[in-house]
Amino acid sequence: MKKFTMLLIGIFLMPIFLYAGEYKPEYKLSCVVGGNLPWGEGATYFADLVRERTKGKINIKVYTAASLMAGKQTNEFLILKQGVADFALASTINWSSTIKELNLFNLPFFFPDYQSLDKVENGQTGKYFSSLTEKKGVKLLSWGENGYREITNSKRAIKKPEDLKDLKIRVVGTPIFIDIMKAFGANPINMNWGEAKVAFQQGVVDGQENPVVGIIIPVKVSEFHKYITIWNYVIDPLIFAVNSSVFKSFSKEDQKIVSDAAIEAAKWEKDKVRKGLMPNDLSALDTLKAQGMEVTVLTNQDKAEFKKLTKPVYDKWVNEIGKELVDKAQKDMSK
Ligand code: X2X
Repeated sequence: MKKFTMLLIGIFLMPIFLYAGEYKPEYKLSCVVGGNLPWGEGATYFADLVRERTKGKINIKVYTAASLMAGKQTNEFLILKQGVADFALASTINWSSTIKELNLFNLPFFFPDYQSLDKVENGQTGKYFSSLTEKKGVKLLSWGENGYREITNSKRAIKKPEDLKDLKIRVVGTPIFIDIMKAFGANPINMNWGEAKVAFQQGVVDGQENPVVGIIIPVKVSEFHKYITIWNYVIDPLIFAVNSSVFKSFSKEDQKIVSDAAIEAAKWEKDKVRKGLMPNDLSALDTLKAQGMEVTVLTNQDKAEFKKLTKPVYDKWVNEIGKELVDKAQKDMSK
């Protein structure tokens, strides 16, 4: 009788053992930009580490240019959650239409410097985001970076809010960006990244905002826009993430390999996008000038004028995000 019971339990558990041991021939990693940008290179760096260390068992293929969601970048969290993508190296901006709390990173002039951002990512706020996405079926592995977003345009140097008036600015289709640009008096036009470069080329828009080392230099935005203003108005972290069920299907040993590789790749990628943008090394600005751009760097006093205009947007979005979370982030920053 005992033997019979054991046998029944064995038969019942067998599919679970089999499932845990069975890996897919390929795991898809979603990436919104091209493979030649630091962001795309970070994704490849991660995929290579995992492939090498698992001896090819976990074979991650990087799908660039938002190809897993037909270009619609704001759908990325959903396709990861649903398992269309197994992994992602994703901008918080693209996920923030689905997870409203991630708009924390889109709050205008909220993060004064990189150290504050690191404290938030590594602090209680980072932990909060891990448990939030885990509840939705996505495991957060580490924080990479696209960077502080700066504004470029083809018309004039932007020094004061008036300079932005009526300029057509391409933004991602995430509502807070529309609110911010309207508060500045600009005319925001939402557009997927995949269509943006052609829109710059054809002059469908006058300007756009993106990070310097992460996007503006490698994409050569200088070919279309002569003016750039460094104002650090919004930060854009990247998240290395995996679908939770996919992660659970890996052996404990492989889970550790994946987690460690994501931390290493994030550090590698973050160092890359911050290079030339630190107080002791601003060489990235020289690169912009060498590409033919006129660079305006706003002082804190200049920024205060822009910040003042976004106060109603800030208040509205703190309400959406939840004051508790904003307080948590401020507490992390002050440590
Ligand atoms: O669309 C953008 O501007 C980009 C590439 O920076 C993001 O995906 C947020």
